Amino acid sequence: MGVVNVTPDSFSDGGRYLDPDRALEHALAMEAAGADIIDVGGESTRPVGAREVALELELERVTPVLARLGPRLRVPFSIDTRRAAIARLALDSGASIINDVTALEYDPEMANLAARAKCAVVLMHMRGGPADHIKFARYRDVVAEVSSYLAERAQFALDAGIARSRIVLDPGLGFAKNAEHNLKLLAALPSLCALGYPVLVGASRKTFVARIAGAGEHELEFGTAAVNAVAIVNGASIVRVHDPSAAASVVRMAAALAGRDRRFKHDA
Ligand code: PMM
Repeated sequence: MGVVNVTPDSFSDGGRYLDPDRALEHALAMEAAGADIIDVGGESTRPVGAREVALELELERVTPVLARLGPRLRVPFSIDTRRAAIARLALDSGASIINDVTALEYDPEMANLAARAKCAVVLMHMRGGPADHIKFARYRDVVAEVSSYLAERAQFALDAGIARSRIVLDPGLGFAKNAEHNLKLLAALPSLCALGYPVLVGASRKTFVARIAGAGEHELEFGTAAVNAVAIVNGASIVRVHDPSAAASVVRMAAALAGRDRRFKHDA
């Protein structure tokens, strides 16, 4: 999944794709580089200092980008939003996935919208809001708490009429989680996958990668690649990244190492 943040302040690509033509160009380049999904977002959720964005501003940012992507992209695209009004606009423009960092909790209309539209949903774990989640990075057992939250939210989605096959779970790396929490969740991905839904992992260029691998451009890229490889080997189906050309080869290699490339069967 390649990311286009149409925001001035996102963690890694803030300010670069506010111009809708540049956003389109970037999305097409990510598709050509091997992205299977493009994720568009108009509200920054970076860990420190993300500000709540008014609905009108989020609409203003994403509307021209969505209008351009619909007719041009061949791969599916998702909308990264908590708001049903934004998701509705995206679905009308051809999006087929709602990526909701609040796991359908923020907007009471979201679950019904997804059920009626028969689109896929990404349900992510977070505590607090995008602006203050870092305050909530306290757990007795992060793996158990994140797993049971995601299982509950998946049940909520099922009860709202969203098909089981359209639900994706995401541990929400960096959202109310410190480096240790993120590492524990990555190690425990097999148990999260055992809930029976595809799992998405978003580690790309996040603070814990910078802290561990280093914050320089290459260090961040290789650090991200290492996390993506482990995520795939541990069962993740989707990795959310800023550089799909690097990620595509990492994913291919990691999937083969894990015995998930039919051409190269082995008994790992
Ligand atoms: N991370 C960010 C934004 N949206 N959505 C999902 N499902 N998972 C994530 O990990 C995630 C997300 C923040 O990263 P960015 O500011 O670099 O886009």
